[in-house]
Amino acid sequence: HPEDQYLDMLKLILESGSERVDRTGVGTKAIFGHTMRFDLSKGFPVFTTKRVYWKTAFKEMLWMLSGGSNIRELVQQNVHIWSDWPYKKFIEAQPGDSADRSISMKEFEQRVLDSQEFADKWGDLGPVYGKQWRKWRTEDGKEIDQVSQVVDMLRNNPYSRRILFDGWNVGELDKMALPPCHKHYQFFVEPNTNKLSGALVQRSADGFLGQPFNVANLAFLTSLLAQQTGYDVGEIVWFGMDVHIYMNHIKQVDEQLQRKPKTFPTLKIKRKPASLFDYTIDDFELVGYDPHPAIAAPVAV
Ligand code: DHF
Ligand code: TMP
Repeated sequence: HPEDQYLDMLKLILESGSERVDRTGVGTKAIFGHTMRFDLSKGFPVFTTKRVYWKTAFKEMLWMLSGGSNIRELVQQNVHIWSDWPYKKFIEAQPGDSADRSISMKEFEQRVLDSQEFADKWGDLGPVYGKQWRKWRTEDGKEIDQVSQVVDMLRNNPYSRRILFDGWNVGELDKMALPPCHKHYQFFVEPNTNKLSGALVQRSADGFLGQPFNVANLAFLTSLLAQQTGYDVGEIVWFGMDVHIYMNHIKQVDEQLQRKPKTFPTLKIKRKPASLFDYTIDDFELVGYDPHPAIAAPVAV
């Protein structure tokens, strides 16, 4: 089963990963340099050995494609996976004697929803993915839409070796809540089969929480681009650099490794919108997704 690639990676990290201290203080076991590939014509690679919240992942990808960098648009759609970082920043900025220093993340999110002004000030993650993908700022003040350039190249110059976009804007890293983890996306058209493949280089991968989202979203983005530009779906290739398991996820990983993968679902796209930027979450269905139960785990902030 293609999902064995994922289970084997988790096993490899547990068995041979070296334990190290990381930025968050939680600690990880990590390996360096790992790859997996999935043939999208044989099913959509959303892992089945735990429930992966694919709608949450897709909403995140559509948000990035829209150029978004504020958690407000995510929280409005009931997506909470990015709230920890602005919340932490807000709490740390409050004076020690302020009552705001002890508000909960729920309350913080509510303020982001209630007030555009509060959201502008505290809900923004800085110039992260969406900003760099759609509005990379050049020295002379122009903005480059890397994603639209990729669409253009797929239509007009499909054998180019430059069909890629990157979030790693070196000059702006210090303004980002987190520097991009999934940083380089590249695409490839195979002329005989007319198939589009997509690759992702991920500098840092949380093997239990983030990585399943990243693989699903790579497959999702490749499928959207294929539909928009008239190709069939080929493969996705995932490259992880520092691939790790947090020490407080080990029990969860052990549990997941007891399980047998089930058949991958298929992605159904119900319509073809006018552009890559006109999809909404209701356009998608994963037909036949019948995963094992979810396994909860704390995210390292
Ligand atoms: N930091 C860390 N330490 N790991 C990450 O994976 C990570 N991912 C980020 C931002 N910072 C990160 C963005 N992506 C979850 C999944 C993806 C994600 C962030 C968080 C997550 O917590 N998933 C849970 C719950 C999902 C939900 O509540 O909808 C899961 O069980 O998949
Ligand atoms: P880092 O910036 O110190 O590498 O921490 C980022 C953490 O978030 C790291 O554990 C990787 C993880 N991560 C993912 O795995 N996927 C993602 O999409 C994001 C945003 C983060």
